[in-house]
Amino acid sequence: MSELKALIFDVDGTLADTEKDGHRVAFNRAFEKAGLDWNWSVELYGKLLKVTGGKERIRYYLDDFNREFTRPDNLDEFIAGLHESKTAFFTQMLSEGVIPLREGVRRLILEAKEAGMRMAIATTTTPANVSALLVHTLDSDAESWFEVIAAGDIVPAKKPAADIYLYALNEMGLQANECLAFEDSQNGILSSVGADLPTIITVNEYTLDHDFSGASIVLDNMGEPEQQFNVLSGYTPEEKYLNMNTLKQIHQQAIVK
Ligand code: XBP
Ligand code: MG
Repeated sequence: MSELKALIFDVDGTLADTEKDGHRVAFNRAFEKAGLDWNWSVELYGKLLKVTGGKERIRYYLDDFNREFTRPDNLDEFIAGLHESKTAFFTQMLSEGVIPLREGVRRLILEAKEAGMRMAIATTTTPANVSALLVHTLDSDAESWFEVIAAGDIVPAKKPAADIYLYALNEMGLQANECLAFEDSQNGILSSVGADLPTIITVNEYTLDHDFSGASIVLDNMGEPEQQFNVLSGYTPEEKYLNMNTLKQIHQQAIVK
């Protein structure tokens, strides 16, 4: 039977609740700076999350929610410029410590590191955002804790395509059944399960109602010894917080299925 060798983490929504109070706010600041009257409300942003990737999300907004906008001739460049400005606002927010890690994330990552568990990141977000989050929430050295940081445009087809996870697996030279993926959304699990990875879901405000078919376990958060998680569906381990033991149990349970 395959042993658990690596953990592959999504970033947005999984490591930190970045969308509502982070990315969304940064997009709005970039729009304002560019003199646009666009404003993405919490509700609208929930709809826009259907499409992953910030540049792709701006295009989706123009296609489906703001057809009246007169597009410049160089739309690709225009979107890329807005997105660059948004990334600057977002990384600034991270450096100010506006967005903390979710419950249990720091403890779990430190425990995994201590145990010599291999770790990687697989996300659609821009690499600069991943660096800023890791450095400002974990440690100035935290990027080096992850063997592979697969992020942003590194693969052309973003989640829900499986490509980003397949890229990470290939870089690490591992089989899917030797790993666990951590996700928070339907696009995320379509991507991880598309790469055959057993997947642990921690839901958030935007993803509570998503379809998590194929998940090994669905939790409200990763939990802490003194603040246990609730299992929303799937295998229920004895201890109610994610640690190396519970991860191994969840993994074994997932791969015998
Ligand atoms: C994350 C995303 C990203 C971020 C914005 O999805 O969809 O687009 O919202 O990042 P996932 P950028 O958690 O499934 O990887 O603006 O840097 O693209
Ligand atoms: Mg996510």
